[in-house]
Amino acid sequence: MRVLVTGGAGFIGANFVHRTLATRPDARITVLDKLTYAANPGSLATVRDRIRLVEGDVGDAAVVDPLVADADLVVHFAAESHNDNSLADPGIFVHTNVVGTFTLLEAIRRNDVRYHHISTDEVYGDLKLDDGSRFTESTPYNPSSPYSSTKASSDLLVRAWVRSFGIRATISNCSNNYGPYQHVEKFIPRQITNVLSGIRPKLYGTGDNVRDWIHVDDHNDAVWAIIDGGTIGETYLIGADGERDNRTVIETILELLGQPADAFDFVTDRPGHDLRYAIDSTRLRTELGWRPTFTDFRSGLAATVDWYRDNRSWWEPLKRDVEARYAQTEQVLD
Ligand code: NAD
Ligand code: TDX
Repeated sequence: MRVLVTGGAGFIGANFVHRTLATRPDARITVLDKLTYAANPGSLATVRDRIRLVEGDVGDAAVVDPLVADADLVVHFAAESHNDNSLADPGIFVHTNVVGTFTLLEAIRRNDVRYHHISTDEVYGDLKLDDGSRFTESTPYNPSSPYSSTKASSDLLVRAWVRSFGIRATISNCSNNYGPYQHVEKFIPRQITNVLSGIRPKLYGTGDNVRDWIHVDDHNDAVWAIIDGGTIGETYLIGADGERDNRTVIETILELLGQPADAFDFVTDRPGHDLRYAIDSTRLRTELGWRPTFTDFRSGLAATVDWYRDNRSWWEPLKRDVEARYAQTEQVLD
């Protein structure tokens, strides 16, 4: 099977490439990636001779069309993915997430190729902190940030291309991922690498905000379950019952790294900060039989801490610039 993976040099896409090569001996993988600041070709170094890597923009039809024509399956991870960046500079999010997906969909339509669209639970907006409700496939779209609104837009394009043009597509909306190869701008790797660099972790606002954590391998296994057994035109929510508030996550990281539980700073809150995300993945579990493997968040987090401790050369060159960027807007609160 010829698989085109967009965004395969980013966090989840690179893990998808590794997982696919390990579990699907018949897969021939081409990665299309613009190699933005978020990509790290080092994430693919160990499999570089087993894949084709094309540097290009998913919004460039001249690049996209021949690659799609040469594929049996397209899995679309490429995106601008960081909420904080989308508040500072939304334009590139519209280009990559909306125009990029449109460009890909047109190539899918012309070439009649199976398509799987990777999206996020953030399209549903946020939930109250303490009412126990969770997102399902029928929750109305209500995105909060430029990032999540461009992801919601891309999902709606896919639904319209299924209905109007009959493309063979499925969509998944997943909760917050953690694991190896995640950029140090994101919450968990930022705090781990802060501690490893002698910097105090930084908690936005009160730290009460809740995210529903899933290990990236569980996400990617669910993606394959949907590609193999999902119904064309349908959406599946992916989540592993991993709700934790941000403060608890930071305290666990500090404990795993042998630091006092209060060795972190409260900093300025993110504007429009979503309170809580939580996924009801009943459909995926009952219809497709998927189950998460990483059911103990603490041990998954411990393995992730070990990965960052053992792979300093992967993240150290990025760290200074990321922290300098955060320092421009972030203030430590008393
Ligand atoms: P990432 O930022 O780590 O990687 C994104 C990749 O896309 C990078 O390699 C980048 O170079 C590439 N890219 C960016 N613009 C491009 C363009 N115009 N053309 C081609 N390539 C381009 O992101 P991630 O965390 O791996 O997220 C991957 C996908 O999963 C995204 O669609 C994101 O919305 C979705 N998602 C992420 C999470 C999460 O917790 N990280 C959760 C749910 C869904
Ligand atoms: O330094 C920090 N301190 C902090 O308290 C950072 C970077 C984040 N936070 C908070 C904000 C969020 O409540 O931690 C939580 C997680 O933040 P991010 O890692 O930026 O993730 P989030 O905004 O929840 O979005 C992520 O999950 C859904 C991904 O970045 C998206 O791509 C995905 O769609």
